[in-house]
Amino acid sequence: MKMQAVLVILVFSGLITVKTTLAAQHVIGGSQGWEQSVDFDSWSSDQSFKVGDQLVFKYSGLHSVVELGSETAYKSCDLGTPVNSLSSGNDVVKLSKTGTRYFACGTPGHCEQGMKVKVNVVSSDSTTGSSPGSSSGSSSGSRSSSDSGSGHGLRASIGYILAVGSLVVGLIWTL
Ligand SMILES: [Cu+2]
Repeated sequence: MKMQAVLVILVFSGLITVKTTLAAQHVIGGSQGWEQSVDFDSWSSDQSFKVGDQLVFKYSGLHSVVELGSETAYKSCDLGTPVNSLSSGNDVVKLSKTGTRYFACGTPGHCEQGMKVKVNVVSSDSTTGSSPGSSSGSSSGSRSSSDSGSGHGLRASIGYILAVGSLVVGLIWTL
């Protein structure tokens, strides 16, 4: 009886690990990164951005990242009053609250050529997300072809291994 209690605790601690590590890293533009050739509207429509997630901008020295404060500035590529500017080439942006965030390239002309992305951050409790419809077949296909979200998958599987490991240890003890 005592061992079964231990087993239950171990399994639950494994499950809690899975639950608390669901934050994902979104590599902007997927494997191509932050480059002019990417269609960022279609890239972002496949993503679900939640509070606690991170954006990663990967790019060469030709580009930079400017965060814009409004939809108006985003639409008109007005880079005059940026909220934030980044230029390391491997920039991580944490999505700490809900709302829409706007990013553009700071290199003259690039934003006008479409090098900008809008991110709609929803509550991490939300299970519905922002994607309309439920074409699970096609969305799972595009998900596996991009390498975004692989960090989430890895961390989730570590949690899974912990849960299964706890189960195995518990079973051995009860034998
Ligand atoms: Cu650029």
